[in-house]
Amino acid sequence: MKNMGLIIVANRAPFRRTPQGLVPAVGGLATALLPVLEAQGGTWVAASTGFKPHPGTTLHDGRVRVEEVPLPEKEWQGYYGGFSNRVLWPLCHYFLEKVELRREFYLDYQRANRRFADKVAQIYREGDTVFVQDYHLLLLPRLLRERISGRIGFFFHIPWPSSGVFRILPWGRSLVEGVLGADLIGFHTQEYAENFLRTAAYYGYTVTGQRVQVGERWVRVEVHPLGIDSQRFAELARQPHVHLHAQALKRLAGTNHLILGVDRLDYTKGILERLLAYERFLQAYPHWRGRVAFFQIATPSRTSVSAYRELKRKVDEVVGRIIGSFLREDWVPLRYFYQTYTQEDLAAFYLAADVALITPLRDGMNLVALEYAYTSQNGVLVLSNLAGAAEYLREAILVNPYDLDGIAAALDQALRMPQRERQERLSALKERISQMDVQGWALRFLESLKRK
Ligand code: ADQ
Repeated sequence: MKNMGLIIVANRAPFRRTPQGLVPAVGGLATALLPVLEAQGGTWVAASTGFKPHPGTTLHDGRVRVEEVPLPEKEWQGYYGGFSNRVLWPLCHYFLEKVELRREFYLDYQRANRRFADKVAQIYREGDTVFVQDYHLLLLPRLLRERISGRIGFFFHIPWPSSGVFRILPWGRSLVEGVLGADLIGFHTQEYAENFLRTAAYYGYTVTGQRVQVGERWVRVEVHPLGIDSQRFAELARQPHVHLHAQALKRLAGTNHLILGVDRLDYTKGILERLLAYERFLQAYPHWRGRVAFFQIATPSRTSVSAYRELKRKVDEVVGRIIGSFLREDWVPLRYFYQTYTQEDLAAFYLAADVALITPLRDGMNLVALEYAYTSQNGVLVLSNLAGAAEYLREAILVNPYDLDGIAAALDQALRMPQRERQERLSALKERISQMDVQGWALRFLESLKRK
């Protein structure tokens, strides 16, 4: 019998280079899709960027191949640094002043999507299923539809904005046409799915319920919220060395109460506003001074894009100002860690923190919120109502991430929350998160993709 394989297509490969060789990347997509790929056998197609095993090398346990799409440096800059990160990323997160509508970016995006299509068409065998990931590859489903006969799925990991915002793109129609090459399109929340359907209707497609008509075909649009590897976080939360690390972090905080923020350093994550809200909190609730510490972890991200370097400069400045105004001999109000941590280390931070302050200005989902609530044993989650995760984590304290006074009040509420209420909220959150397990996400999506 013919072995029907799975082809995952994403901008990045699910492996990281380490001194010991290639290891599976942690978090997000790799965790979601590698186990499925291993079980079924298949190929992961990604752009090659600096990390260069020989094209087509069989990596991992022999069941998973990684095929790389080589992109010339200039094209990579236009496709990734340009159209993906300076057009689609800010637009979909409603940062319209950061959108740079440059035609040459779009041309490189088209070229790169075509190269992905060539690679997939080359390795595709009759009966394979193709699962395309995210905003880097919106044109790919249609390019593939013209060349292969198998099922094509697409998942969009960031917010699909309102149709009025999407229409700012001069190439909006082609992008929507591109993604409608898929049989099934997935989003994290109903809001994003509805925004997409309205956008398709605006460009003249017939929309019925959650389906879009494209010629003879009906494309289905579904909501599949991505979760985390909850088993892995439950295991980490039980490990003695993680507990020891958490105790060391508590000692470092030197206070009874620890507040935590964890993000990539990205302007969508609301880090600057969060720091200002913490400053406001210390001003408005002075009795907390000396009794609470805030640890903010920020992973370096997209450092070649100027908006990210500018953000780093501003964050450094506000961190310095807060420490400068409140520091006492016996109290460090804020510590800022500009680095990437392992999952073990993050779990220790999650265990140590009494409150997680996760306040993106927009976020497709936000897996950090899920990781914290699942790992913490007695903590309170304060979460932005503009993160996709807020649709599901209703027992968090939900805040408007732009409202500094509101965040300050939420912090006070979280820190004073009675033990019983903390436990009730946390166990409800854990229950919800365990139902959203990451591997279930991939299986449910692929199961639905098989249906006509
Ligand atoms: P991201 O914007 O990267 O992902 P998020 O979902 O919060 O955002 O994080 C992804 C992973 O990165 C998490 O597993 C987290 O542990 C890890 N991570 C974050 N900061 C870290 C740090 N300082 N050190 C180590 N690891 C760190 C995009 C979308 C999100 C969507 C995901 C998945 O922007 O909205 O939830 O894809 O679809």
